[in-house]
Amino acid sequence: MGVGRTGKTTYILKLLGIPTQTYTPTVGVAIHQLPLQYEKNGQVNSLTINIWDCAGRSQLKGPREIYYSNCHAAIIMFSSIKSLHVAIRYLHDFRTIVGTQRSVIFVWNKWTEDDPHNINTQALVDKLIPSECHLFKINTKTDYNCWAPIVNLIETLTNNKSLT
Ligand SMILES: Nc1nc2c(ncn2[C@@H]2O[C@H](COP(=O)(O)OP(=O)(O)OP(=O)(O)O)[C@@H](O)[C@H]2O)c(=O)[nH]1
Ligand SMILES: [Mg+2]
Repeated sequence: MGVGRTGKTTYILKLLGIPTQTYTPTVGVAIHQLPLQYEKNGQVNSLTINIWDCAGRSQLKGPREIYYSNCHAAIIMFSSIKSLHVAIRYLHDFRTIVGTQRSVIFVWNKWTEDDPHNINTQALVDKLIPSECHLFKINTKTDYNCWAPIVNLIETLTNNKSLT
């Protein structure tokens, strides 16, 4: 979840190996399956994640209660100070709907080392994102750190702290 144009669909399609060029807003929700393999205690395990890619544009959003209710975790994406403020609202909505037990990972997409806005955005990140939530800086365009949120998600869901 996250504001429109933060890059949610581009990110998911990148994980699936599908390149995208132009921005097409998601309508309601798009459900994707991401098949994965991970190693635990020397054994290779298979796991498929169902990713619900929720529309960010307010006029295209669907029923959140239905989308959130059976999920195992949430990834909330932002890519600017403005979208970070909205991301925090998503967190509160998510907590209101599903409670406090499910993991939430924040993803700062479109991150580049030399962006002059980084200092202000980071200050707000430190202030607003609760410490129990993980945060990953990624860049879907350059492929920077793209698998880290997914690895962390699987580690959390499988209680496996040394995933390969
Ligand atoms: N520069 C840059 N652009 C990106 C990155 N990731 C995505 N984009 C661009 O951001 C735009 C929005 O991408 P989408 O993935 O469709 O956005 P979305 O969050 O799914 O938007 P909604 O479906 O409306 O909620 C597209 O033009 C992408 O090419 C990135 O890491 N860096
Ligand atoms: Mg989308």
